[in-house]
Amino acid sequence: PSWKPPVHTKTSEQRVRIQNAVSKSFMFAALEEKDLRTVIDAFEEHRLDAGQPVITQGAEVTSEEPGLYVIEAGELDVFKACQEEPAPGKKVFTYDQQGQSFGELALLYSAPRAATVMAKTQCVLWSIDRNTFNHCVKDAAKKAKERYETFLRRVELLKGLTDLERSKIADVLRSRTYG
Ligand code: 1OR
Repeated sequence: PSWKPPVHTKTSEQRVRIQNAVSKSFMFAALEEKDLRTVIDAFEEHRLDAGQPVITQGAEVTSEEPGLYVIEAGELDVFKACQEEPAPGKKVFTYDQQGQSFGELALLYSAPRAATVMAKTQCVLWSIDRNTFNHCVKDAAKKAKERYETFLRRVELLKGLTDLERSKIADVLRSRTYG
């Protein structure tokens, strides 16, 4: 009740660009009008050069710094460090579509960042903080995860998985659209 959503003043041109980017996002598509307006006010714009880090594996997320990111333009690589390959580690994924989002895992589970995300090209990103995510987006994100789990349950090859294993796969499942 005491939470006041942050407002980052925007030009109408910026609003149009955010609307456009989030309309392509599964996580924001299901938001109610009211929450969507709050979220759009709360978004902050980030412009990055190729090679700049966005998220560092192991970092803790405070409530006010950027928590969840949505891509407006550009490509980003995801790296995961392990024993054999220290930071930033092995490249495990590339984001290359407008409307893709990342950084939700640390927010959903109050955990340190699970991977490092770095700009591969020049990027335009939008971010919201953890509080805004928790108040407005978290439920939609959880529903999206449930849809993924339901889908995974129907995949013949994965029939033998436990619920926990399926949950872990749903967390890192990324959708990709082909022409
Ligand atoms: P986060 O808050 O942990 C890093 O910050 C983000 O990278 C993470 O949320 C996800 O949104 C994103 N494993 C972990 N995180 C990933 C992965 C990933 N891919 C994207 N992120 N993968 C598993 C590697 C063993 C790759 C799955 C395709």
